[in-house]
Amino acid sequence: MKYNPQKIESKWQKIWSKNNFKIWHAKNTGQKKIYILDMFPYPSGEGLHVGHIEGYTATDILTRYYLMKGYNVLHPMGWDAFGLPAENYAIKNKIHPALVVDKNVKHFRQQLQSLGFNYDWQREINTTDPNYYKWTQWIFLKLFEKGLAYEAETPVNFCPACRTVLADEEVVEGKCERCGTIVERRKLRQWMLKITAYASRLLNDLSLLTWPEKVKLMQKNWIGRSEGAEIKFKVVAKPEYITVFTTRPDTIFGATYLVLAPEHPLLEKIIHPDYLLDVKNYILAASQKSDFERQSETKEKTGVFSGAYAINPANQEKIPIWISDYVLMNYGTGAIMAVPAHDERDFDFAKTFHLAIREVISPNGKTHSILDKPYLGSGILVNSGPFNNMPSEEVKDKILVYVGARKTIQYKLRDWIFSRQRYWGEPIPIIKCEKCGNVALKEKDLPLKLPMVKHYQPSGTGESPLATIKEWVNVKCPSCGGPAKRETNTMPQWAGSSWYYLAYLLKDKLKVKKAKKFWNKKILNYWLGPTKEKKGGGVDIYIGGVEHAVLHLLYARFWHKFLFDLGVVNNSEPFYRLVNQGIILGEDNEKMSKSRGNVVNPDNIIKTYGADTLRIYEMFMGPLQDSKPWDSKGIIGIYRFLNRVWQLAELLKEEKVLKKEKLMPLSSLERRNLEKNRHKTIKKVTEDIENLRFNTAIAALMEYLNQLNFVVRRLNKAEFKKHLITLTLLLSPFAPHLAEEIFHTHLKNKKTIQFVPWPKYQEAMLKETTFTLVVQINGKMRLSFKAPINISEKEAVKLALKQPNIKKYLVKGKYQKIIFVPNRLINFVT
Ligand code: ANZ
Ligand code: ZN
Repeated sequence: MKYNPQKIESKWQKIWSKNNFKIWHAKNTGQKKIYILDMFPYPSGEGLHVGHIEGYTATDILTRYYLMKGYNVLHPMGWDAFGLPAENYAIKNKIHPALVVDKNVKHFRQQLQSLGFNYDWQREINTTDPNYYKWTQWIFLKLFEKGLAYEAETPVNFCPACRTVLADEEVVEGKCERCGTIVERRKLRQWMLKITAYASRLLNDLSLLTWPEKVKLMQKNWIGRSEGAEIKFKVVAKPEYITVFTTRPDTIFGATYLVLAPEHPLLEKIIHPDYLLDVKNYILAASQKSDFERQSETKEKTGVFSGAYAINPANQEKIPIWISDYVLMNYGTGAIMAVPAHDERDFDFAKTFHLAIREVISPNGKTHSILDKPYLGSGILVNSGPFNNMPSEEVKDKILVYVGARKTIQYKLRDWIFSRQRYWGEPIPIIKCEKCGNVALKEKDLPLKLPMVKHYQPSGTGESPLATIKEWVNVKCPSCGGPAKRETNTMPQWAGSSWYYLAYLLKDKLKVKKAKKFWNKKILNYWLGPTKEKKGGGVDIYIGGVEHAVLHLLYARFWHKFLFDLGVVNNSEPFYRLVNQGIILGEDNEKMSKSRGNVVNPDNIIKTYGADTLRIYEMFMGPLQDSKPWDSKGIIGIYRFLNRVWQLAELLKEEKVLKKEKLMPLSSLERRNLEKNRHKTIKKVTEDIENLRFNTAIAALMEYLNQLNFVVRRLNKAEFKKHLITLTLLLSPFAPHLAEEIFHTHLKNKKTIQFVPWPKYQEAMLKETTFTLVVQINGKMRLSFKAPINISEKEAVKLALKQPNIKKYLVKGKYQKIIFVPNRLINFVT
């Protein structure tokens, strides 16, 4: 019989699907547990991508492996279904986004099942389900109650194409992360989440995580902790002081001017009337630029003089106060002391506006009359009054005392802009009352459902489409009963995904009314609780793309810590171990995209070669973490490999043929060798799976198959079966359908292979059994052959004399003396 993956795969998928895939339902108790999590997909119209399948196959292999190791494994799946694409599709095709999502989810689910992925479908969740987003809204209300959700009118990033506000994390190099349009600055009323309150914990707890260093570094830089000081400069002839933030107090004697951000609140109090018009024009121009534009290193520096002066507290010098947009209002104090001799941007600015440049740090203690570029390093102080000749690293604290300043810590991290002016998101459960202000919805009134609307089109004025539904918007104030309006902004796409890994654990509780009944601490602690090695606890292994490094992965950590503070969860970190899968490129080595026409459709491959081939192919392409190009020829290679496994199993039916041929049975040495290889393969595959080196595990299985094929017709039935069972068990996490079929049909087992204990190996069996014995005649190497290890001198001589070629060198086998080096060589002296 031929290998027929289509038949085998649909047969086993049907068997596994019984009782809603009961075979894979995880219990919430048990000795050994492991929580294996995938980044849940956004169910787009295009269906599953080969990139999804890469990560999902990896977690499926792990799940199957740990099930065979006797673990209680949780491997859930769900849908991250709010967000712009569904909404844009709905606008274009005039279909409600909920219907679009429904259709796409069905397609995705069917595709995942056609790959044999072993999800616990009983726990499936969907972020757009009102029973789900009720709790997303509840978390928001808790943040509001604790003062961590607040409204502010701030300059925000606005994407004119998506017609919505974006979070800082969604702006990449000044462009919308989603559509690539250049982001505009607008001043709009927004809901903000105070993620900055968690800055130090988000930074410090990175040390509890087993994550790729690259991702940790990205988070570290994004949080951007800076140790420095705040120094006050007195404004000349005014009562005001300007406070600057600096990381380099050692350079203060070189501060030849101050710079304020154009939005600095003190400006109006200090500007000299003669300069007012220039300053006003400058402020207007600056308000239209994004932070990215303002900080760009290559752009020529712009600025205006305020007409005012301040006193440098270190040397009592009168220095001018300038205004420039390279100083940002939302970092530090919005004001800097400029040290052009030692800072790049200050240097450019001083050159442009002909401001004084004074060297105060010298690499060798000598002074230079002209600087053609700023010196950024540390060194010896010069031109610095009482601090001259001191090393810059040592004077920082002394100077702070001298000028009466205090040390502070700054973070680059900004609060999370949380509202979106779009339809397809969780409504923010707030009512706006003229008398009472922002009033929270009562818990019993959750979920606040998204109303049906006719038009999903965003208005572009900064209001969400919900604002047009009068019946929904106009309500009574829950607090005073007076007329009030609902908040019409919705939550960003990142809200639902900030806690979904908890929702899987609580799936059957999503419908209850009261939060207290919803959170089940025992279950949460069972799956996520801290342990000795995992001090922050969390999901045991989380696999997904790298693109979420400072978005989802930071937001989820923030919410988790908040829920920890609320006492909902017992552990401080959501994801203990993170693995980023590499990007799968098209055959042309370019990123897969519709416009390039290099997108691979997984359905076609499954139809032609089967799911097992696709799964193994994607794991064999290279290390999981590497990006790698698609190769159609590689698919065929894998298909042939699985065919050979099948043909090997088929031989088991040919017993009579085996006997008839009467081939020589294996020698004891050959048998010992084959058995050693069996143990070696078990060890290799076991260790490789645990370390996520799936490609080399597959290579080891291919090698073992080749060895078996070589000798199979000389094996007796019991031996053959033993090896075939090992091969099938080891292959089963990778090619589960084929393995089940062989286990069932050829090896005649009634039960599923999925819970058969994982094969064990013995260290003692791994030792080499043979070595290459070198034969010398009078010290010259003449030939060599394989001999059993630890062979005695007597036996070695016997075997050597039996070698066919020996006659050429030893006449009639005569010699005078023998030199024998155990496990290396034998030398005949004639
Ligand atoms: C004087 C100085 C001298 C500085 C020198 C640097 C080098 P990080 O490390 O990023 O925290 N700065 C402070 N607030 C700023 C703002 N709102 N916008 C733009 N720049 C600002 O950088 C801190 C340094 O960035 C501060 O130290 C300040 O310039 C500048 F040789 O003060 B420094
Ligand atoms: Zn009210």
